[in-house]
Amino acid sequence: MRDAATRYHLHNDGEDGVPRRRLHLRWPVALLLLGGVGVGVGVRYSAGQAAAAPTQVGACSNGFPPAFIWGLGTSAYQIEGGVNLTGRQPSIWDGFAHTPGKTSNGDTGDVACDHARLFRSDVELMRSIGLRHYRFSLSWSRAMSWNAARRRMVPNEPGLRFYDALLDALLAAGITPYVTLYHWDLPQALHTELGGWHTPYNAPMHAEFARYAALCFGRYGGRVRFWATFNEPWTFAVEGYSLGQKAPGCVPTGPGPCPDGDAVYVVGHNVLLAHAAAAEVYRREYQPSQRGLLSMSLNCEFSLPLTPSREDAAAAERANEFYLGWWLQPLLSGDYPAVMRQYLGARLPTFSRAQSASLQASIDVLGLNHYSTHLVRAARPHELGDQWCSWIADQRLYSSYGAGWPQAASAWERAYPPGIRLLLRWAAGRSGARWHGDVLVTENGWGCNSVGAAAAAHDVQQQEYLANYTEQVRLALVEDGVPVRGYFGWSLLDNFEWNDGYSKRFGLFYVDYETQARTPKQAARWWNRTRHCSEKREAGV
Ligand code: GBH
Repeated sequence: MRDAATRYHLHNDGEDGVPRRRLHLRWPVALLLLGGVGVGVGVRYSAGQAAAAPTQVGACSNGFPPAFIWGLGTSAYQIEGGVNLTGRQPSIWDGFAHTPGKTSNGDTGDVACDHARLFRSDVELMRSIGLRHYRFSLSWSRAMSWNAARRRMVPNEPGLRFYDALLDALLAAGITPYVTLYHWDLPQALHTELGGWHTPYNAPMHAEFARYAALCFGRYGGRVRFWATFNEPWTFAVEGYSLGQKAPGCVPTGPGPCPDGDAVYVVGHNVLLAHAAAAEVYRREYQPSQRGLLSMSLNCEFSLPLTPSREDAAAAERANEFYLGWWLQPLLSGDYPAVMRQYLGARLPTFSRAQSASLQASIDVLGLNHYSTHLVRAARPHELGDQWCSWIADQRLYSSYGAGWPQAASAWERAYPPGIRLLLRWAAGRSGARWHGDVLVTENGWGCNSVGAAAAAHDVQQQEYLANYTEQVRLALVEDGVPVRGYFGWSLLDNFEWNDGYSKRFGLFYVDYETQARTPKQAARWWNRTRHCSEKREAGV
């Protein structure tokens, strides 16, 4: 299995006719405002030039251009705790985590990293490793409250003030905020009272999301110039509404609001339309004066064919379309990938002409989250293929990992560093009406099992994963000409790893949940030592 992937990789790596893109540094002024990334932006270079003489692009000693954005990420429910502070109301994750048997060890995000209280010292922590870019999410159920009489969400001033304070602390520390509006924590009332993401064509939900987005753009847009609407719609659609592992925990065969295997596609459709509605508001009312960028963070475990056969190559391409194209293609062309329509027929919802148009213009930059790679083979005519949820069953293929790929704490995470380069190429090889390939890696990281702080401080595996993966990102940039603008490691802190509770640790800082002490791991020291730009000195210069 490993050989097949290596072959594929080598095949695509050579001078084999794979089209190389010109790397245009043509981001709007907004990017210059993203905190100190102006240096070197005047340089234009092509992939060819860069490949021939990478140091001519003004490389830092880590091999990246000075303008490259290095950041770390977190999300609200995973770190904030303070579930009853600032008038916060429950989200579907409160309900899910408090349901016995849903998370490992019965863990919940009630306290998490207590960041709602400790955010000022966490900003100091960021400073301690020289962090300049920080990605985090807002909790919708902290920023707004359900008003039962009006049957809608209304602003929650104390919650909004919390994010005011956080943003002010970040900016005072010279750290640029990258804000995600929705990292899976749907207000419970919107799920229960308004039909949530699972009700077909739920226009009231699209409108609620657009109002929430507008509230945030209006209040914070002077301080935030990078917005993502959703984080990983794939994960909450598939794992939340078909697999049942994540909130709201729907499984098609169980009780609840997911009567059949089509719920994932209904959820996806609503999420895309909610994103488009928010984008319209941003374009019309905020972007002209705020000059920020709009994005969505999509995750993809990239699929490579298990064998060189035509069927397996087609299966890998199909898997990538179902994983990433499901979201990316509508954002580019206003419609789902043809292969999804082919396999799903009328089970896949359709967009009106106006909806297509609003989707096509809805991102300026793509966020990509990536952790692992899959090897796939086509199911033969008499075979069913993987069946672990409807989304995978629909694809008629079998998915596996390369033998010998190092295994992280989570069963789904195996390291195959070239996968990120191939994914970046696959994604940036497409472009649409408005988006032309600019990418930020918004998540990548290595989860460890729970060990003591002392052992974590010397964990080399995490550092190796980050070093190997960032090197592949560098190759995508300088060798392949993919316009990848930045890389956000996951995560700043160990945190509430969803259904895995606190048992998996992705942080660069170890968190002792008894004392809330944070200890830098080996990877934090590596980050501080290597991810800042010190100019590369040529011999004799
Ligand atoms: C991201 O989720 C989240 O954004 C973040 O909150 C989380 O803490 C972090 O990553 C680490 O998990 O296609 O069968 O191999 C990633 C969640 C879980 C999504 C594993 C993809 C792979 C399923 N991922 N899943 S499969």
